[in-house]
Amino acid sequence: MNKLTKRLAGIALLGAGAVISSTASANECSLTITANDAMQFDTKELSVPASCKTVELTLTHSGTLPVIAMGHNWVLSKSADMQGIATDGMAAGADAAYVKAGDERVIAHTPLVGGGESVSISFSTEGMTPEESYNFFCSFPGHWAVMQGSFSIKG
Ligand SMILES: [Cu+2]
Repeated sequence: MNKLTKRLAGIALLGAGAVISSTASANECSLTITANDAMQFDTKELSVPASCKTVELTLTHSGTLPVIAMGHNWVLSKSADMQGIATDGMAAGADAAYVKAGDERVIAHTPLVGGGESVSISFSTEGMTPEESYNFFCSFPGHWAVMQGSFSIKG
């Protein structure tokens, strides 16, 4: 390989890098969050770039308490819908995993997990915008008031 060919190869590589970074990497669209026996999430803020068409979220319960006593889920909605979803979820009961069946205000939600368990979901960001204010929360009775945080689409 002569000097010029080497240089051209280097430029070609740089070009490929630029293409890759212009679309969201799978990593940027993957989120992890941990909940514990003290009724806490480990973060109050989650966001993904607007280029993520699909988001993968993994919820881990790092505690040891059983799901019936200290179950957690991760529910995503517009901020304005959070309280209503939590109230209706509590009424729906444990059999419904504290999310009312067919609740169209819910953008995405995980099943309930107990201590030592982990669950992953993926959901579409279709219809979500950087301008809208979203919240994530746990809809287990009594948890949403403290187990919540903001979720944003970064434009
Ligand atoms: Cu909870």
